[in-house]
Amino acid sequence: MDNKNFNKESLVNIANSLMVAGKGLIAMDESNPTCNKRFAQFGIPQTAELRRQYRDLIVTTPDLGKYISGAILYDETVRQRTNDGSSFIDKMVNAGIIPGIKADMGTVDLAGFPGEKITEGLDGLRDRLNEYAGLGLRFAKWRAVITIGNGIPTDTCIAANMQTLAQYAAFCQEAGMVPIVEPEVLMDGTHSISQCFEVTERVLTHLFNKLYKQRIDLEGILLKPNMVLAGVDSTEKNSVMDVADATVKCLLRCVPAEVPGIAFLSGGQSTELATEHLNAMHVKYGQRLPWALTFSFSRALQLPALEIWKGKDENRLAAQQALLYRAKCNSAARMGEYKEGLA
Ligand code: 5MM
Repeated sequence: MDNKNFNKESLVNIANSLMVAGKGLIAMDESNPTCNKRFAQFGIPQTAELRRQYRDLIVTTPDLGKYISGAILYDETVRQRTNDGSSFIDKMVNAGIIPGIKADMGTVDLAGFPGEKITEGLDGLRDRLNEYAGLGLRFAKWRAVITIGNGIPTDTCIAANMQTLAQYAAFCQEAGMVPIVEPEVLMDGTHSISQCFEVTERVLTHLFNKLYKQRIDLEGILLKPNMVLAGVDSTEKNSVMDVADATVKCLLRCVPAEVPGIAFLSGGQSTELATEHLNAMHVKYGQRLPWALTFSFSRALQLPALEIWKGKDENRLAAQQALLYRAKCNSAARMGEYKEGLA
């Protein structure tokens, strides 16, 4: 059904440019509490200035645009300037990286449902998106969090979060921005890979039903899901190919071919495993996937660089090299060409 008061062609172009062959996205949209938590891990002072310097380090990494099509920013960064006084948005556009923004306002406890979360941020979203679009941001991202545990996720939690994602997506398309829709089934817990499969399938089925009812144009969205994995505290051992098989099977069941692309979150996997899993999906299924399949990692791209940087200027170049290397590895994986120790 056509309800369109937006420029569909422009949305499709943005989505396809983000999913261009050989590239993926970098999520650098950690909210202040999350960014501070990552800084604390490496003894980096948790200030707005250090967060600015770190984001400057990322977007000025030479050649990053060879492997990265788009970057998801946090509101604080959009209002800061790079070391040379440019806006972050201009800097990225000049580097060939499409700028986007985290549009949600984080999660809170879902009232009446212990252990479950709901994402906030719909109030005032239309105005915020219009402002972001005016600043030159071309896409937005909203993360819903689903936890696997004793008796959870409940249908109520899934329904509430998927409804919210659909409403967010409608506001984005209205503002001319591509919605990246991120329903994250967390890795936390002792669950098996088959439990993760079952929950991810439930979540994605629900999501696409809500997107349909909300009249979202699926050609103008991107999906950012978790890979299908056993919980971090599970005793189960799965091979890289087990994860690739389960993830692709789940996505083929649930994600309409009309969706132009899927860009995974890394979810706390090691940098190496996240890359190997993406690579295996392309090696085994590359020819039969109906959508482009790439990465939209935060931790699996950034952590080695952050560990080297430690908030010190003298480590900046080495940190940029580490970031570029992970971007290059994931770019290779996105084409099924990754090998450990890639030069
Ligand atoms: C799941 O988090 C997203 C992907 O990151 P990973 O690859 O590290 O799993 C990420 O875009 C996330 O949404 C942002 O880091 C913002 O998170 P917070 O917790 O700050 O809202």
